[in-house]
Amino acid sequence: IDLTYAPALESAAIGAIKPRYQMYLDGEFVDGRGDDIVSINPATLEPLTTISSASVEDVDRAVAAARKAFEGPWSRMGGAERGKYLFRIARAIAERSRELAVAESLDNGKPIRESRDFDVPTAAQHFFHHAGWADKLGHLGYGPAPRPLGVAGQVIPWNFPLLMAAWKIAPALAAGNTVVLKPAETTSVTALVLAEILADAGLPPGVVNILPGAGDIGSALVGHDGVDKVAFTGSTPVGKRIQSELAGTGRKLTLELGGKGANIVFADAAVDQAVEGIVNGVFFNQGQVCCAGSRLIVQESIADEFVERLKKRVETLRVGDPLDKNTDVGAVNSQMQFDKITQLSEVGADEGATAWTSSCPLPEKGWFVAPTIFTDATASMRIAREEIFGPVLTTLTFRTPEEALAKANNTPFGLSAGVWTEKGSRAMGMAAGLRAGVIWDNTFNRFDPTAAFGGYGESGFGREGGPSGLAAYLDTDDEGAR
Ligand code: TXE
Repeated sequence: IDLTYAPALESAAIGAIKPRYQMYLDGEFVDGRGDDIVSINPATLEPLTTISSASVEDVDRAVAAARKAFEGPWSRMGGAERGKYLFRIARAIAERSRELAVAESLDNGKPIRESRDFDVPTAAQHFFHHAGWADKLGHLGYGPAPRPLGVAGQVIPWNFPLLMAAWKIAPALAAGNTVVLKPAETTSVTALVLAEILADAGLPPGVVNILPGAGDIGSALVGHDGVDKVAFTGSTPVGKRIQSELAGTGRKLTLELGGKGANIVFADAAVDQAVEGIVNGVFFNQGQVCCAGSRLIVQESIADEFVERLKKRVETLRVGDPLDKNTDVGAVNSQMQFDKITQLSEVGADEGATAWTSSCPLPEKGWFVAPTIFTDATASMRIAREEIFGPVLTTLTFRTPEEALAKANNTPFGLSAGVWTEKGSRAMGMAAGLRAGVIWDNTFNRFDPTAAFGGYGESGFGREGGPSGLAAYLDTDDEGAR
């Protein structure tokens, strides 16, 4: 495999990234008063672009602009009218999909196949889906005309930069709220391309404001008195902090935090399908997925053979240039993430688990991590308990369904799980006992805007997608009052 950065792909990237991006505040692209951020291409470690970053005063200005837009045109506009904007945005995302996909892969490090076939179309789908809801909120069961909450302060992570922006913005707007959104400091590009799309769609100034910045700006936003609703996706420690800071303020909060998803494979599972599902579950997006199936819990009678087949399949994964259409596993997003993954993997080996890594050569430069599978692991090891957020699978075994359930639920997280069996009653029985917000049966990492996504325990609370995702942006306490 040629692992050098192909010139043809470099030229495909020209035009997808501008040398500098400004923040989007009150309908204008302006420089923020914070220090510029230099975004690094995780696959080359070269600077990719410069992002103008917000200051705390910019957060005040953005919240004021969002308030003015809320009290002005936006909340008084009919739902059908709001829906038209959302349809327009959805279509524009689809029209600019190639540019968005290339930008996402360059900024985040994910394979172009994923950004092209998953991130960008799913982002468009979220706008299409919520566009259809905008004039049907009366059917949600909260009275004929449920009220929006006001200004939503939204903070998103770097693993699905465009898609997370769509997950947050689309339901907020459909429900009649206005938005101030802060993208993650390492991946602001596609959120700011989305800002161009919003401006081109004619969205009234202030309805959505996009303010790049680091955690201090996120903190200023979620703690701002002028914000009525906070939606955060990120790490569990930051989520906990936000929850305690917001305690007693009466502001509505949804938290989508970490996970340690279990993929449970029974001896009767369709093996080829299960192998594909496990691979997709933990190597999709280099494993940087909150609902990743990072624990394989496989029935003891087939464990050795199953893991052998899994390794064979993982050997065929190509790790390398995110812009190469043949790449399966790209670069992880940052030095911080690279260090965390490699350190936790070393801890796994120190604690006595057996590490196996794919022999696929890694590019010399860039934050690339070889797909890794741990066997001989025990439930008490850190690799079985902590979120690694990388292409690292920890394997445990079980004998009985009860043991599988106990192992799967043996985590403070509760976001996702998968069950692989040909027996429907067994799948249903496991689903009833699994403490996870999302459970897949004979598949994994399937997303649909109609389905509610969210977790239990330290994975957070509140749902995104589906009717409950809209409810998170509506005043549901005054049911039918007006
Ligand atoms: O998260 P942070 P990090 C997990 C994953 C990863 C770890 C650390 O295990 O390895 O968290 O990632 C903003 N108030 N997940 O350090 O810091 C920050 O600027 C308000 C799982 O990147 O939580 C960014 O926009 N906002 C997760 C966003 O929070 C603050 C996705 C996420 O960054 C803030 C990401 C503060 N005090 C990481 N501090 C998932 N659920 O998918 C930071 N931010």
